[in-house]
Amino acid sequence: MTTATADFTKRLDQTAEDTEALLAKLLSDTLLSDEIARPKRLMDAMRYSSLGGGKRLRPFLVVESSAVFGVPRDAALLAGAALECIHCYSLIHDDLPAMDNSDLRRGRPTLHKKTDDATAILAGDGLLTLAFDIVTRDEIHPDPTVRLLLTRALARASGIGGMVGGQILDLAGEGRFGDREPVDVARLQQMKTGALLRYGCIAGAILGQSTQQEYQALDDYGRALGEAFQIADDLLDVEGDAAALGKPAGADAALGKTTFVTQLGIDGAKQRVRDLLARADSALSIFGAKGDVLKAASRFVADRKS
Ligand code: GRG
Repeated sequence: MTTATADFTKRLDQTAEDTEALLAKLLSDTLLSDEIARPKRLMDAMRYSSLGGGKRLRPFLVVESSAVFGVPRDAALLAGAALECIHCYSLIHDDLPAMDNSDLRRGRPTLHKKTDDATAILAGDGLLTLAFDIVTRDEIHPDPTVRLLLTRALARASGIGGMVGGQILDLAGEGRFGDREPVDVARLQQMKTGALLRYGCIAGAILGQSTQQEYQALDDYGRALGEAFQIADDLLDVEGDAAALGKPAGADAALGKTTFVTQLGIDGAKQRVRDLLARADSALSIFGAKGDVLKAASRFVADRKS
């Protein structure tokens, strides 16, 4: 293992540990002002799907893009926890019978299998709304305009023109609403999975009140990383190991889905990943050595086995 990889792994593990502790606190039974009660069934379900699993890649991107600008780590961790809440909600809803109908997630029964559909829908809703509670908190940044920009960017990444929009395009492409609709794989990916990953990267620029050039650099990096993440996912679906994935492989093929792999072939998809890594490195060049951890992050995303 190279020094850069070892340093990256240590930092990813540390952020995962800190995020876990923070989420456990945010999802505790302690009432916040204006809350009337935290119902046990709801809290247990939200904790089941948010704690004890996941790579915490999105919080890591927030923490490391923030570190480039010297943003206090605690503030970045809070913004990262908000993003992770959105990610966990999306996985719960994606697993539901009306969406992907999955039985396994992160090596455990999916939430609706463990409980029931209604509880899973509400736990997802609870995580989505909690994310917006967290990201507006005073501890994130003293300037309310910065908090507003961060919140609006999160809404756009998660919503119509981002993840939710991407999800409906994906379902339409599977033929869920009649004939299969033609799929623009790159655009679908940019919305469905790319938007949250890109948000993790621009969050640091927003919190760090960066220049426009620095923002653009993290934006370019985030887009390249997001696409590399999705291609790696498509490749794992073809070549991956169910035990490492924590879910069955081959789901895309079973649904006859158009993916980067069906469009480019396995070798073409791997070449595209290499091109994206070069683009990610080049985008980070303006940060010098401060961009090294993010460079390692894009390699991790491209080479991941789960
Ligand atoms: C239901 C509104 C709604 C959206 C769902 C992102 C998404 C949209 C669904 C996820 C479907 C899926 C499994 C896509 C593959 C890529 C992906 C997001 C994998 C899971 O992310 P990781 O690898 O997971 O970061 P961990 O478990 O490490 O957090």
